[in-house]
Amino acid sequence: MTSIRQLGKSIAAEVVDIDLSQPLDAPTQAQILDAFYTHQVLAFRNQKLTPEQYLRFGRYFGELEPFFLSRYNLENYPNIYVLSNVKKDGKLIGRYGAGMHWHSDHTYQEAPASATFLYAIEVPPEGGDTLFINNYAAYESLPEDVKQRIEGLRAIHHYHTQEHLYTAESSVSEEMRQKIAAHGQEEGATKTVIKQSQTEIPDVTHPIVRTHPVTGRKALYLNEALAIGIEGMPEQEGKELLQFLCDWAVNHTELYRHKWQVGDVVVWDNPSMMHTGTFTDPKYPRTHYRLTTTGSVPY
Ligand SMILES: O=C(O)CCC(=O)C(=O)O
Ligand SMILES: [Fe+2]
Repeated sequence: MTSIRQLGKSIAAEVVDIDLSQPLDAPTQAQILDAFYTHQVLAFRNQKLTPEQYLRFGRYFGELEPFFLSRYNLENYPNIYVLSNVKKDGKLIGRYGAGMHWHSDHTYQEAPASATFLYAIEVPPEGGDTLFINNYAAYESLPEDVKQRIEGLRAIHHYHTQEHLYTAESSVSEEMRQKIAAHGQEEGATKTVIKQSQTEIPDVTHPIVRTHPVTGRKALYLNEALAIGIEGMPEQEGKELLQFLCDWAVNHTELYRHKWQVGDVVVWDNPSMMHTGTFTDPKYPRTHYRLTTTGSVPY
């Protein structure tokens, strides 16, 4: 057994005195999963893991699934997806600049990811934090008439490359946006991403109010970039309602900001949260290894 230290008032906790390079016994696994569904995001500091040890830890949370853009999966480890701004021989060693808007992961899938893990390999001296909010609290804080209006509505999720949006950070200057976009340009990579996404990913719809498959609680289920409309509603009205809900969620709930240290492992619960990456100056290397567990069809 281990101990859990709350990080935010209503979300996020750190699991202390634990070495994830060792197998965890059943009571410790149960304690961690319980803390996960209570706090929604868990951090483990100072870890030093081989890919196998990291994968073993991930499997305590469910079945792992490879990311569909295999271009960025770690060699010989298809379930480990590399996020990075680092270039080797002129090529990015991982996916660069994704997730820079409020979202839940893989909402373009019929059964979107359940848990997502990031393990920090290289961390910039400033910037590159990851932000989290609680979508149970977002739903619960809505005015009653809004709750009634959105009951039963389904959002349309459409996969497209959404790097460098930084919608959660209006402070990123236009000049820096261009620098970031230029850094992401690389022969083949972006084009391949777009081509694969257009051929492999049909649109899906998901309820805007989702019942959590484990806790049974209701949460908003949103994606600021990939949810492009609401089924059966004029396009503009749908977009405005989705943006209103996203802004509401961000402005009416506690935000947890994770400041990364090398060796951090952070895992979050996608059905009940939104998160966003934040700006990193491309001159600073930033690399994470990412895992996701298979989720269920939202209802
Ligand atoms: O890079 C980050 O901070 C977040 C990236 C992200 O959204 C993800 O890995 O799902
Ligand atoms: Fe994400």
